[in-house]
Amino acid sequence: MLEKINNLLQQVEEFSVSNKEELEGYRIKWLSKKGEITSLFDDFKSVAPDLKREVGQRLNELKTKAQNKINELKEKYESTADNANAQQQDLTLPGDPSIQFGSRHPLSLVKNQIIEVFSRIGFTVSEGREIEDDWHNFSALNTPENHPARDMQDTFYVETNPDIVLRTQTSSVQVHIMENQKPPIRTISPGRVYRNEAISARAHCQFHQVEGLYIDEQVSFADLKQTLNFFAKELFGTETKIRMRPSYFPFTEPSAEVDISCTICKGEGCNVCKHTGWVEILGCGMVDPQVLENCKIDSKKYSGFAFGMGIERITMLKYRVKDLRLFFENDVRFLKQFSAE
Ligand code: 2NL
Repeated sequence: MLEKINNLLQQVEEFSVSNKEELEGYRIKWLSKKGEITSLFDDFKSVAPDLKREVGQRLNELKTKAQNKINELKEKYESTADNANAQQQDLTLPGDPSIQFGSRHPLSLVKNQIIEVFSRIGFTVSEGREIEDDWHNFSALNTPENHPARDMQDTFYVETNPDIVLRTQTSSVQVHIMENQKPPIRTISPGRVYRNEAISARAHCQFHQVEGLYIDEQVSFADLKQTLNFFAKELFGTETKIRMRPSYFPFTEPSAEVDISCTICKGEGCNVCKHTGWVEILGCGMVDPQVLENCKIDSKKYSGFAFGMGIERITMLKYRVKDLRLFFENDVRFLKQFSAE
């Protein structure tokens, strides 16, 4: 057996090949399942005990040497083949016109525009889970036990566990942030949310939101108003005006809804603004001190504002899309209209 091993060792040391195929032949001959070196390992079982040590060492040496040499040669032939291929390609040829470019989904386009505007004034982006517990989706946000939003009719519960929901708003992400980070906090949370609603041109059981949160010492309603004023002008054009109407949300006090001057008729009155000259784009308010306390933030030292908007709604306004269902059907005739954006 030792003689066989020595013989093979010599062959391994001396062999040379001129192409990849030849090399593969040697690999099969020696190292495949039925290869010569592999079968020596089977024979090793019957070697006399006093010879096992020496034979074993030589056999391992043979296998390592064969593997190393084959790998080395393989690398050499692969890289020269790649080089040869690369040199044959004419990089000045025009592209293949039958390959069509894809386009970004309009909701992604608008989401990215919104992120871009807020990142310019220091907001970070935070994302989180779509399956939430009751605390982060409702309780921490002051939504009481008997609130209609918690109804099975409005919210998707996961299986029959009354504690686990598909998030109905991305402020749940911000509850995690408030629990885990110290103010100042300045972040927006884009993402998909779910509500148990009948599907129509204006409503869907899944949609997308961007919610924003700013907490620091002495944050005021004036900061909120200026932030949203900046946002509206950046996204819809510098001519755009905003107005605020008092409203109610469980997690903010005071709360407001924000309208922008109708971008379509410039305030003259049209179908989109229902002849009022204004269209609603988001809800907002000063974070209720109880919400801060729920997240272990000292409400005597800190205050904050928050806002939330539907990405579908903003996209419909910006691109005059009349039916919300188009966003979820992925009809290429609709999607490819956004390829230039
Ligand atoms: C709406 C209402 C709003 C928020 C969302 C928020 C609240 C807290 C923390 C983090 Cl306490 N985010 N979001 C605040 C006010 C209103 O949205 O109807 N949006 C379309």
